[in-house]
This record gives sequence, structure tokens and C-alpha cells, in this order.
Amino acid sequence: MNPIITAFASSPDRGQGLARDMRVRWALEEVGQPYDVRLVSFTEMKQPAHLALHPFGQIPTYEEDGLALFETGAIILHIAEHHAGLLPGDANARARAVTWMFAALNTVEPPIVERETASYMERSEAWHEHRLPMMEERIRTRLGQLSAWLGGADWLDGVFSAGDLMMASVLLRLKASSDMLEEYPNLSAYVARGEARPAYRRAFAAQLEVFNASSPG
Ligand SMILES: N[C@@H](CCC(=O)N[C@@H](CS)C(=O)NCC(=O)O)C(=O)O
Repeated sequence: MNPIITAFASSPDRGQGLARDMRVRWALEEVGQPYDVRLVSFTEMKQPAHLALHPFGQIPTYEEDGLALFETGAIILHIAEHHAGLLPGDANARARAVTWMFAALNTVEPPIVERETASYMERSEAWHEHRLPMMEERIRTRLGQLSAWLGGADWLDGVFSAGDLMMASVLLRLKASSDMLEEYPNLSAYVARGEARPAYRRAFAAQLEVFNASSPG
């Protein structure tokens, strides 16, 4: 049986591929594992059946042979550990790829999401415009450091890995809501390399199809 993931029945990003099911779809496409999708509404996500899978009432979740997972980091690590293609064979290189997954989620994503959340939760507050430059500075610090690490390389540590999949996914969120990424041409090119991968394109098309089917006309 195929694994089943959950995704928004109606994604607030309007099919831009920013919802986090996209990274799981991408990982499954990279390893060639077919999957099924169960669409959930915002209301359903907060009800007991979904909360039994995801304690925080969010998407995505991942179900496979009696195993239920939440958190994209855990889901993608699981996929990468059970299929070839997302983690190198060498033990040290593998550990470094996992390190990049954590770096994406724990060090780079938080300031990006903070700015994004503030832009819709705090926009009308008088202090928002004073806080914005500070939030953007924190993002630039991380982008500058990441850019310096990447240099002229294609990927963060040799061959493409789950670490790159996660980092590119995180940077794509920023690209959708600001021009900041363009200040770092090697990071823009890095993200474009991710987007050009056939597996990414298949995942993007699949989530867009859900959005198109849910929007009238
Ligand atoms: N840390 C979680 C974040 C999950 C998350 O924020 N999901 C969003 C969609 S991208 C969500 O379900 N938002 C709706 C909500 O929180 O009510 C992960 O990486 O899986």
C-alpha cells in the first residue's frame, strides 16, 4: 500500500507550493515512491481524528503500514532512511546531510517564518514597521552565512541530499514573500537548481492540481 500524506484541501498559498506537504511530496518523488494524499480542511485539522495523527493540528502527516508521523523533518528523514537517493552511503556524509536538514529547520527557517507570520499577524500594529528591519537583518545574517558556505558549489555538501531538499524548501518560502534572496546570487541559483529537478516539478504540479481542483473557474 502507498504511504498516505495529508495536505490542505484548500491551500492558503493558492498553489504556490509553499505548504509543507510540498517538501514531503518532493522527497517521495526523488526516491520514486508513489503516494496517496488525504486532503483536510482547516476545521478537520483541529478535530480528534487528525489530532490523533498530529498533536498540533497541522499538515503534513505521513502514514505507512501502521506508522504515523508528523513534522516534515522526521517524515523526510524516514523516507530518506528507507529509500536510496536522499542520503549518501558514507556514514559521515550521511550525518552531515542530516545536519543540514536540522540547520534548515532549526536555524534558517525560524527567522523566515517569523517575518512571514508578523507580516499577516502584526501588520496593523504601530510597532510592526520598526520590528521589520530587525527581523530582516536576522534573515540576512543567516543568508550571508549560508551563501559563504555554499560558495560556487551546486549543493551544500557534495551531492544533492535531503539536506538540500529541506534547505531549498525553506528558502523558497522567503523567495515567495520578499526579494531578499536575490541579494545572494549563489543562493538564488541554488534554489533554482532545486526547482529545476524533475522530482520537484512533479511534486509542484501535483499540489497545484489540488489547488486548481478546489478553486472554482
Ligand atoms: N514544524 C512543522 C510545521 C507544520 C506547519 O506549520 N504546517 C502548516 C502548513 S505549512 C499548518 O498546518 N498550518 C495550519 C495551522 O497551523 O493551523 C513541520 O515542519 O511539519
